[in-house]
Amino acid sequence: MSAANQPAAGETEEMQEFLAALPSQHVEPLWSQMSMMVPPTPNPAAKAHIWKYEDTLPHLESAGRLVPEEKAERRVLMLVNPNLKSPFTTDTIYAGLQLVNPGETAPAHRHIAFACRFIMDGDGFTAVEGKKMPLTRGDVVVTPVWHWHDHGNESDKPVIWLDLLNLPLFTYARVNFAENYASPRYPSELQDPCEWRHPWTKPLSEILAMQAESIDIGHATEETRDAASFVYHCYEGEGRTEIESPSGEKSVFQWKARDTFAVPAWSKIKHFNESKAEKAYLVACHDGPFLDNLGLRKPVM
Ligand code: 1HN
Repeated sequence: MSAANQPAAGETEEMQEFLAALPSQHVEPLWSQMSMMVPPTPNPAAKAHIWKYEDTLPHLESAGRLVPEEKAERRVLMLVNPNLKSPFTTDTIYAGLQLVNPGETAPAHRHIAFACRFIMDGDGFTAVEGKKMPLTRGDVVVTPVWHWHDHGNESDKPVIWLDLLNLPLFTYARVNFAENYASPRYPSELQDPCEWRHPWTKPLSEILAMQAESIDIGHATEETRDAASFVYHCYEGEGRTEIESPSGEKSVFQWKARDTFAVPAWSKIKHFNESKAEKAYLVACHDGPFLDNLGLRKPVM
């Protein structure tokens, strides 16, 4: 088949003239691009990829040493999908590793993007709209759309967490923007429990959902496949995940606590607990609620 509007050999002169006249009018024939527009399976651009914490942590620690508080509104190493550029970790989810040193403040701002965070190490706090939440390993904290939020660390060790935001969506709907608060901290008071903090025992759901799964010793999960894409993070345990993306590319990722991996939409996923001693816990952020809210998921017939 000919490229979009390139006359191809074997076409009549009249057809060639017809095709040649289209570009000047900024119109193109759909029929030569139809199969690309409606492919037989979802067609993510992201590839499966794992970020091993033991490999990324030294770089995050260097950033903690080299990048002062005032130089980085947020001190984050973005997890950039090898097939894409920032802000894509999957086609719809952005993830990054953030480090806040003792005594620092990540200043208050609010934005249209939705964020959730999984606390990986250390003790810190986030204040959302005046409610200050102490955060510890295993907690999920949510900053809903257009809510003031600042972060800090009143302990004597760095606090590190995984940021998860719906930033890739704004490369299509270019409507994200932010406002900085006049002071570094938005006035807040301790709030425990708080509706935006979800301790390890209680996962949540919103534009981006967070889920947690446990896999028993020696067990594997059923193979799944979903239009949602996932950023997985190992909380505890050791194992592997076998992934077959819709393009047919196969990956096997060995993971242990604090490793993070991206799974493109419509990939076949199967997790294995390879430990002889402990259960494996995987948390994941996915865009299922976003797809459902826009009616972009295959209906159950
Ligand atoms: C943001 O607000 C945070 O509040 C982290 O910690 C990462 C990446 C892009 C845009 C906003 C935060 C972000 C971000």
